[in-house]
Amino acid sequence: TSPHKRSADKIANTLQSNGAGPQDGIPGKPGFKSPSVSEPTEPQEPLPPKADQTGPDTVSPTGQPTGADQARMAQSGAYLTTAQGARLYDTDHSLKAGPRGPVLLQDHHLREKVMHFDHERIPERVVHARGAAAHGVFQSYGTAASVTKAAFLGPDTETPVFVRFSTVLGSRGSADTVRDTRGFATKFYTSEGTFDLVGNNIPVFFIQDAIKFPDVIHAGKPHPDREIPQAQSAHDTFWDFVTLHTEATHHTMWNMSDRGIPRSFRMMEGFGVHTFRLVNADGATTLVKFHWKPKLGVHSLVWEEAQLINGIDPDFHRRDLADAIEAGAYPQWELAIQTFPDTPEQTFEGIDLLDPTNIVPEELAPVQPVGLLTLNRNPSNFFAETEQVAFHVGHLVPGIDITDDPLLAGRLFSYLDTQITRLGGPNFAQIPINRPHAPVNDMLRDGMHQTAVPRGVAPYRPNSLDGGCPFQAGADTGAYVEVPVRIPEATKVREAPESFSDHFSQPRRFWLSMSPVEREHIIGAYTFELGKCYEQAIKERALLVLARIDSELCEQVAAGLGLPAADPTAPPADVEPSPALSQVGRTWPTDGRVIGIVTGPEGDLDGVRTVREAVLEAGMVPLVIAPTGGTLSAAQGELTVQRTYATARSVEFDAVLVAGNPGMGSDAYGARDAKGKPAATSQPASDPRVALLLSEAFRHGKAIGAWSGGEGALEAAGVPADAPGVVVGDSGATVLEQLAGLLGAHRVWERFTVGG
Ligand code: HDE
Repeated sequence: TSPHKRSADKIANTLQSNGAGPQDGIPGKPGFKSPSVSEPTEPQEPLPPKADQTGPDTVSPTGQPTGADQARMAQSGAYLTTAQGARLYDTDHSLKAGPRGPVLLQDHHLREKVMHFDHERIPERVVHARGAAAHGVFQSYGTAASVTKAAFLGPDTETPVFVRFSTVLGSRGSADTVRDTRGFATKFYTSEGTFDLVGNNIPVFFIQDAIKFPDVIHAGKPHPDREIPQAQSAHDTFWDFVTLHTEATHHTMWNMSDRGIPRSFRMMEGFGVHTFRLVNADGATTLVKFHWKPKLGVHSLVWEEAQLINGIDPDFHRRDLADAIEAGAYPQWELAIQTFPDTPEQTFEGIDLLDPTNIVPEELAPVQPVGLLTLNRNPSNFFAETEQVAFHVGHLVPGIDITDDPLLAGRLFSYLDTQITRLGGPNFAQIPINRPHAPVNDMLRDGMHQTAVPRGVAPYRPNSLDGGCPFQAGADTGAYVEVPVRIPEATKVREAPESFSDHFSQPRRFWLSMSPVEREHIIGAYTFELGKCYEQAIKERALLVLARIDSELCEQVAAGLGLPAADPTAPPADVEPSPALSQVGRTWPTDGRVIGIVTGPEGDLDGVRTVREAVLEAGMVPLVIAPTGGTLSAAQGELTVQRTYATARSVEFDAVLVAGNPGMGSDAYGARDAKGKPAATSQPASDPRVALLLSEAFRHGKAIGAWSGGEGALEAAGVPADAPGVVVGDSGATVLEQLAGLLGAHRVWERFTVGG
């Protein structure tokens, strides 16, 4: 028996025996009541940590390894103590003058407990407050070694990483599947110091200069008077900003596309956005853009589904990431680079590489894989790790340098500065999740939350009292040396270069690269978001912007808004599409896809069993849905029900199967007679909740299958058996076989009405 099992049994036994445990009183002392249910408190060895509970390997700022043990403290010892280590006999009752008397101020445990609780919250991130994270490893292919001397990109190198995904606009408790950009921030704990790649799932940004960041965020955040809407861009201030600052047009178009509502963090691309400068062992430099390519492909929700999920499971993305890792379906991305010659102009094929509203199409500069990221361990404690992790674009290692992108410059200030408010002082690098794995030997001293105990008396250089230590490294002993880039003679100005003024050709390229169904989604998104604005002037200005991208796009959105289409103020740019931008038309692995199997006591339970096994075999997740919870008896044994008609909703599933006649879940959902009583004689063919499940799955382009009488449920849901992506067969096995092929395409795209 495992220790976990033993402990669970013990709790169950104690609950049954209903007896008093030792914590109910100090033996021999009167006045302590026995609660009716007691916990087991007999001291015992702590349970071994779960596989995912070892903290990060850390090195203290003085270079001493601290290991996970120092970071892990509560829940690991036999006795409950105060923060000072004094053992406690009771943590449920305040110290009182008699059981009905006043609480005494001298209760130091009460005061310590409530004081600590009062300060449990820290300010949430001003942007990217809502996030989820995981530990993992980065395995370098060594293919970048010719362009960078960064050790973690060298051959045969494995580097521990921590990755945090986030939404941008919403507060910490907001929903996951809102239309927004997603953060994709990676901390590489390299042997040469920590490298942070603080990217997004969209390769461009709203603005070209960091000085506008407070403005764009003020515009995107809820309105300051009523503080609504939460985590939405569908409101006046956002659209006011992005239509007045037309450099935002490209990013906004990505947000309005399917990229704004990812299916899963595991199915998003990531981008470093800015152009960085790599330097190799010979000192040669290369300009570079970073990409993360998900092994599972890039997939999205459909808008109605995204909206439903925000109510049904606001933690959808967070849960998906944690579940996949716990199940051993480790998400993977390849890190890849686009490289460009480091010329004085810093342009490539006419594209300004310093303008963060530009991409370089993959067709012009191939995306070359340089390593593999695998996320394989969930954090043990959300606050300690996911909340306290502090990323910074200035956390660089030798071999990776910055460029003069003005957006990047402001970030280099902001990410340090914000931690002082958020993490309470300048020593946040000492928090376990932020500790470098390379030895640290700085001369930074004191400050709030100093947890290191520095030795020596001379934290300055040069010194003679500490033997001259620490010494400075040189380029040949691993020092981070900035590339000595020549700065041309210039006049101080507050201006953007002329090349930053093309705001429309790149969004047009994106639009032209989309498949018809993706364009339809973009039109729908603009129509929805602008339809939520109140100001006519903002809608009209948005139509002017759309007219600069494409007349069809402008006309369709205008029609949806009930406004006349705008005339373009200049002809649309002449650009080639980049097919790599489309998410449709390729086949991807289906690992971790969730298959709902609807059945009931009268269903084909042996068929369900066979299909479950086949689904698991294919690396996907089968979930049996039945009228009520518990188990169903099949000839070959019991079948566990994972979802009931009350808890299942289509959004959780990538495909839905109906195994036989699923039957009714509850009288409450059946037909009623004139007096409102259940009318046993006129039951509908299918439970309305199953009908809803199927009709939603159908509308959202998901694969659907049925056999052994399950067709009746399809009919009751208005799902035509001969529609694309609907498979009706003789047995579960044959239906699943055809369905598996459909899942590789993510959706049954033909089902979306285009141009209708
Ligand atoms: Fe950020 N950004 N940002 N950002 N950003 C923050 O730092 C900022 C930008 C990104 O999971 C903050 O620690 C400025 C681009 C991610 O902890 C803050 C500008 C990109 C995260 C900040 C930008 C990003 C942040 C808030 C304009 C993609 C979450 C909390 C120049 C390349 C990291 C914090 C995490 C977080 C500032 C623009 C990505 C305020 C000034 C472009 C993924 O410092």
